[in-house]
Amino acid sequence: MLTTDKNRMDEKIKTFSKFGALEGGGITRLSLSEPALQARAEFKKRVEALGMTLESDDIGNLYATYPGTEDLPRIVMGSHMDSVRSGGNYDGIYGVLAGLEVAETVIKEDIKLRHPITVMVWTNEEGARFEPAMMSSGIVMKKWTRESMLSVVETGGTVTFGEALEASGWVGDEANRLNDKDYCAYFEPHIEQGPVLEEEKLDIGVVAGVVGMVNYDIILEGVSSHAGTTPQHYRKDALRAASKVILDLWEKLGAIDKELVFTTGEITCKPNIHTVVPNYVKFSLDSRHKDPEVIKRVVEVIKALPSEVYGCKLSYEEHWGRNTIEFDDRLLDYVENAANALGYSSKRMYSGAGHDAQYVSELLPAVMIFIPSKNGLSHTVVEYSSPEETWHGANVLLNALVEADKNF
Ligand code: HGY
Ligand code: MN
Ligand code: MN
Repeated sequence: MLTTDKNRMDEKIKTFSKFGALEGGGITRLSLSEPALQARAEFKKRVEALGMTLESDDIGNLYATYPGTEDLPRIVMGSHMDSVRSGGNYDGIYGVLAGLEVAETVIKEDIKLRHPITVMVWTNEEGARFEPAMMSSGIVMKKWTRESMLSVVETGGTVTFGEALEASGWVGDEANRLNDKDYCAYFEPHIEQGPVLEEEKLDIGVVAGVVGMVNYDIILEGVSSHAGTTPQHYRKDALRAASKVILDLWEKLGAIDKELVFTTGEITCKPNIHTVVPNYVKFSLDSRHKDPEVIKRVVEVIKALPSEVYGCKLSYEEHWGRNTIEFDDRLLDYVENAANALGYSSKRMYSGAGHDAQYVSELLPAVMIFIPSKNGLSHTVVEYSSPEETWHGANVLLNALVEADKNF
């Protein structure tokens, strides 16, 4: 079996960890920030040293390409280089660097591929600086327009996405956007960002798709009154009612399916003053599962909530949702076969997190490869995958790529 170079893979992770490094570990490398531009400059230096041609599109997505032996569309591998605030050294960047390590292996070992190969970097996947997440793949896939995104102002600041993009010097040609004529398959290696592979002592996640989800806001409206003078039995306390609803939802949703996940992660309480009984609480409910029937049952539970709880009026709004995305069967087989042939344990699994690959899958055959995350942690400075694990993922990518090259 072909393999990549373990030390070289690790060196890449360590070098890119410097861009946006925080004291004590981890990084803050927000999209198009100075550290993100340093990472892009390093990427440029490396791909050009390998003899690859670097192009960018009109959203600053990067495409580094090495020719194949035939006139065929390109096979693309990649992910993102931006991070959340106080993020880790693997989310996103791992997929770019695994792609780069595979390209380096192909080029230096003169592995003859029929198709050109491209290592890709998506601009602003996280949405941590400019909302929404997966902004650029969303533009390429026409979920929203480039024009509408240019005016998005950074969270907590004044710079727009358009200004940051222009200042980056990476605005290229719209014709360079990922498309289904110049490209024929997409691989996105990524850290799992959850505990399953580690718990089950598996080397590789063969990612069959991205789970569908719904996101609701649930609102309780009561009466604000004086915290000292209102006897308990007179109160219409929206926070008390919300607490009951949240716990009831845990009971009911928890009984639907053991793979269902649901989260209340955001809450607004008004007036949010310690001397006042709250009259208004709004909380989020995010719920995800691969089976649309299960998601339907979640929605039924929400719709069956009582209209009044402890004297407070209950209402709900659907915020947004998405259907489960299925990745390409052939590419799944190539990834799974590559893992087996390399002697790595693997299982098919769904991603609970969103990724650019989910949009790309509407355009091209796409697949993701997961490697384990230590303690299942991600979006934190302690995010970690070992040099062995990052290397395994790159080896699987290399062999799956070779298989795709033969058959596509
Ligand atoms: O969800 C994630 O963290 C990933 O970057 N899409
Ligand atoms: Mn990511
Ligand atoms: Mn992320």
